[in-house]
Amino acid sequence: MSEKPLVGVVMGSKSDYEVLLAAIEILRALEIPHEARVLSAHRTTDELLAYVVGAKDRGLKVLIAGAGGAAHLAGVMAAKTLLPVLGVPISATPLNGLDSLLSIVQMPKGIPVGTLAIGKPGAANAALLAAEILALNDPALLERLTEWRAARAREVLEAQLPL
Ligand code: RP5
Repeated sequence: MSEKPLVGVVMGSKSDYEVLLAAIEILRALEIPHEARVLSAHRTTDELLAYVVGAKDRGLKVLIAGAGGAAHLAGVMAAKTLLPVLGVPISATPLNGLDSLLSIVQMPKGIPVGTLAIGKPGAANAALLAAEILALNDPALLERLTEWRAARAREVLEAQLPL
C-alpha cells in the first residue's frame, strides 16, 4: 500500500500469517491502507514496544494483534498505546487456541483489548471492526462497508441448494 497505513496488523510469528491473512484480505477489499509486521512480545520485546510507541505518530488508528499460546502480544501492545487494540487468538498449541482466547480476553481491568473469535473468523472480524471504527470519520469507507455487508446478504439470499 502506498498510502500511509491506518491499520497495523501485528503477528507474534510468521506461522500466524495464514490466519492473519483473513484480516489483511478484508482490509484490501475495503481499500484500507494497512501494514503487517511480525513482532513477538517475548522474542522481540524491545522492537515491539518501539513499534507500538511510534504507531500513533505514524498515523495508525487501529492495531490488530494475532498470537497463539500464552498470547500476551495484544495485552502488551495495549499497555503501551491508547489506540484501540483488537486481539485475535490463534490455535498454535495442543489447546487449540483456547489458551490464547482466555489469555487475550482476560485482560485485567484498565487496559482493554477487544477480543475476537479464535482463528480466521476472528481475524476477519478484527478487520471489519477496524473498518467500522475508521468509518466513523470516513463516509466513503462507510459506503464501502455498507456495500460489503449487502453483498454478504445477497450471497445468502442467492444461495442455491443441490436438488
Ligand atoms: C506465539 O507462539 C506466536 O504468536 C505463534 O502463534 C506461536 C508459535 O510461534 P512459532 O513457534 O511458530 O514461531 O508466540
